[in-house]
Amino acid sequence: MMKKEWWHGKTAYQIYPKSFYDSNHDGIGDIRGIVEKLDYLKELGIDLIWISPVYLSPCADQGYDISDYYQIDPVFGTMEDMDQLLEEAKKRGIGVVMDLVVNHCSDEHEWFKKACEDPEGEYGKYFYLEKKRDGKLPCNWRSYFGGPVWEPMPNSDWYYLHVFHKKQPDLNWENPVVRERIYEMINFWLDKGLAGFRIDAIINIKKPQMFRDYPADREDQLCDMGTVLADTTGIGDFLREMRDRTFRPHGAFSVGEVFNAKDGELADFAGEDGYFSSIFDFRQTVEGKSVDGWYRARIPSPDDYKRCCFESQREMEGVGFYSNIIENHDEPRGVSHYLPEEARNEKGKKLLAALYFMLKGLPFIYQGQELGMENKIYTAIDQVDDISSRDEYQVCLNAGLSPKEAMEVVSRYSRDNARTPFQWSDQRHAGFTKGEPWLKVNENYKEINLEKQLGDPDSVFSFYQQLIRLRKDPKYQDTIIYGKTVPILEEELGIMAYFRQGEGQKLLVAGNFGSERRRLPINGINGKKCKVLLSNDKNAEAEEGVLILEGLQVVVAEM
Ligand code: TEU
Ligand code: CA
Repeated sequence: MMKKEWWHGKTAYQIYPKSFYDSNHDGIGDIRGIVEKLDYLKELGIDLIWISPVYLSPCADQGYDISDYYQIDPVFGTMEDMDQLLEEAKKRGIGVVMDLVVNHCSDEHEWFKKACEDPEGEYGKYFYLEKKRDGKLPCNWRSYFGGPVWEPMPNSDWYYLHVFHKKQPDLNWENPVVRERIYEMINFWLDKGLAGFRIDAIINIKKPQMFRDYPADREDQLCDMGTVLADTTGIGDFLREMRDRTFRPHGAFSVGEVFNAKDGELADFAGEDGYFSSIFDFRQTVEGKSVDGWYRARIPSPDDYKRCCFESQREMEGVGFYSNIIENHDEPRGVSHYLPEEARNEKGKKLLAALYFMLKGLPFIYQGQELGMENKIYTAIDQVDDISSRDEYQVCLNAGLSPKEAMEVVSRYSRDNARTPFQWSDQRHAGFTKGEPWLKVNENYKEINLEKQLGDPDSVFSFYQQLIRLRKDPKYQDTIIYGKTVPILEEELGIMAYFRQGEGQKLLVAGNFGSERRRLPINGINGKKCKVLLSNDKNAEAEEGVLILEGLQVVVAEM
């Protein structure tokens, strides 16, 4: 039996503070805005909120470039606001999870400034500093946001390493002093009463022993960081130490943003004695992506989606708990990405919702997902703020795409799709701010907004509410949390179906991505014996041994 943990049954919600709610109408969402909306989150049924970074930051990468870990950025509020958020959340039984960005800091962090003053001094050792060799950069790694990972330090012949933006210098985890300072900082926040952390880009903290070249995979003669990380070992020593020094003594929840974990390492990362409580399942997210860039990516079909979910469920069974998502602040909106065009309506959105939400693991809802918020349409690059999109636009042009074709690609994958302001109402700027929003709202806010959905029992919002209620229902809770996922009808195209096998209880989750009515043979099913707990269609029919699903229908039933 798996040891029970306090966070196993939770439902989590990701807040992107900048775009959630603007309480003082300067156009930027803020911490007070979150406090004002806690009752809303409570009504939805949320137990844990993860807030993307609100620390002091020059905002080259939307707060993922931190210049002081101990300060709140004034655009988001003050430390008092943060304390108030913790207090108000606690009153409502909601835990707060902050973002932990420790692969890198900002080039405006005092550590980096001191390193620039004296690269060979104490603070130089906080970063990875190298000199050119025979006029060549130390190695040919490509940063995630384009270009080489090496950037010259001002007025010197030293170069520093940044696997993300040049304003995000990587911290040198090999230096024990750096690790100490990081743990100290983590404990400072945990002592304030945080429920835990989401750990950003963590797989990057361990570099291969040598800064050496790998085969180039694009015309820029650079190589993808994925290749570099595949050649790296020993990250466990750092992660175990961090866990033991911080999360574990606090009983905190931790969820790692872990891409590129190696085969066989799953238990190390997310097992009962793993480095983290949980890690995100990104299998569907990366499905179809290409090292060549977004323009070469293949859009996953519903059957790809199903295959990915089931592979992850199988792999994690008996090991631990994935954190399940259909989107986040780095990804397109799930309903725009995974649903075929003809399914991008309320019924289809509920279908996708139930299918991912009922999987084993911790469901995370990204802000606006519960309304069925969609991708925005971008037609010119100056409408896009995201640095990753700007780089990918250039990659498209270099590959010979026309600006129009490049924009079609960027529009589909841009991180800004998820970063447009939350659609509260059909008022100006969707009720997000009375000022000018930092990023334009999606034009569809008159149709898709919370106000419209709140009192409507058939809305996407109400459906999410019902899913959360079901997850908390004492009668089904154990099966939903701990029951094994047993995929069925895997060869049926356009159908995704599975059992959740609990102790003396079995739930069926079955959905139809197509528009045609389907008859599905399911052992043990029968109109009388099976009890429908949730569906996105008024009728849910079954005959002896056959489940009938209308187009886009999803059913959760007790067998
Ligand atoms: O993302 C890490 C990550 O691996 C990204 O490269 C991701 O694949 C990319 O954003 C897709 O375009 C984390 C954060 O979630 C992201 O917002 C930050 O930009 C990044 O780390 C750097 O801190
Ligand atoms: Ca504000």
